[in-house]
Amino acid sequence: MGKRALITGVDGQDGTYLSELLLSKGYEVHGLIRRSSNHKENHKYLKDVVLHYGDICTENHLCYLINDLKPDELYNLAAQSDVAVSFQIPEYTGEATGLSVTRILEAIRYFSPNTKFYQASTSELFGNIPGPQNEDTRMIPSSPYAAAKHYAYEMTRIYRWSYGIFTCNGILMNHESPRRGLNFVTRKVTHFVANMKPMDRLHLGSLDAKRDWGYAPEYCESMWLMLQQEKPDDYVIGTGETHTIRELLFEAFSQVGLDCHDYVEIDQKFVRPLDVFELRADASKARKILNWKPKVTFKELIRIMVQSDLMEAQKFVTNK
Ligand code: G4F
Repeated sequence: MGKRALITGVDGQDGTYLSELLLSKGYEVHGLIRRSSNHKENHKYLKDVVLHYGDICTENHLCYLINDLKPDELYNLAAQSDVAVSFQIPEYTGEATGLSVTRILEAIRYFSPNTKFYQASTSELFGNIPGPQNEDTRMIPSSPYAAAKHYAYEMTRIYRWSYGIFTCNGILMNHESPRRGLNFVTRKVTHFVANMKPMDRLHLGSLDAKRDWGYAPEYCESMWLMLQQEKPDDYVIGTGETHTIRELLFEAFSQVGLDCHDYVEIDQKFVRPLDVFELRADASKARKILNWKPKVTFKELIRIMVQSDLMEAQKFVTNK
């Protein structure tokens, strides 16, 4: 019989790619989604997933579900994952991104202690500690989001050490795709490029921040690999290359033969109270132990995203 997996936040970018990967490997895939999910456009990718309505902020429901399913693997991808928004709703972020992880870990401990647990940790944990960042780099979270993720990261390790539960933190750098939400800078840019009219302007915050951007499906494979190891551990995942928002703009606008300087305006609304200036992975541990390495380059990633947004825009015009 195939393995059974439960994915929280299954209708986010990563949830859809991870469920496709697990289904292709013969897993029975269950997914938790919120009734009020704002990722409805991704539901078309989840036809073969058994969906359960629920919320990681509700304890009883999680306990019942984990007790009923006793999944072999649980991937916790659900969170309030928008860093900028976390400054506006810090308490809710603490609840959904931090405390909810303890709820899941407790449910595993009581009802399904053999479940292997993957926690979607993040490179935001490093804050402004200079890169390249690896598993031994100091963590100084710089947003309510990162603070909540830091708590979740530590709890994930504590349940491994205290109770012997198989728990892993995937400390992933930014990873993008055509399924990325429009609230993140890559997709905001590629969607704009594909849909703009001559007088439109793209409003952005800091253009100097640097990110290590990779291709999301490859990063989802690393999640699965972590849970297939003999011993649970934490891994940094990223390309090791970093680019500014300016470089992202240049690449995206070049795809349609335009100069980004003519279309971009700085808007203080998108400047964060505190930002992380440079993320760059040292993913040598993942390379050595998981045999994981990224293939899609930054240029290819932006090309894939612009081309996909152009195709969507074309479909929209044709269907009108
Ligand atoms: O695309 P972003 O919003 O991603 P951010 O904040 O790095 O977080 C993403 O990656 C993390 C992993 O490192 C995840 F944990 C997290 O959940 C999320 O997936 O912003 C990237 C950079 C920032 O420096 C931001 O200030 O782009 C800058 N930026 C400039 N203008 C903007 C904008 N970001 C957004 N979202 N919108 C803008 O208009």
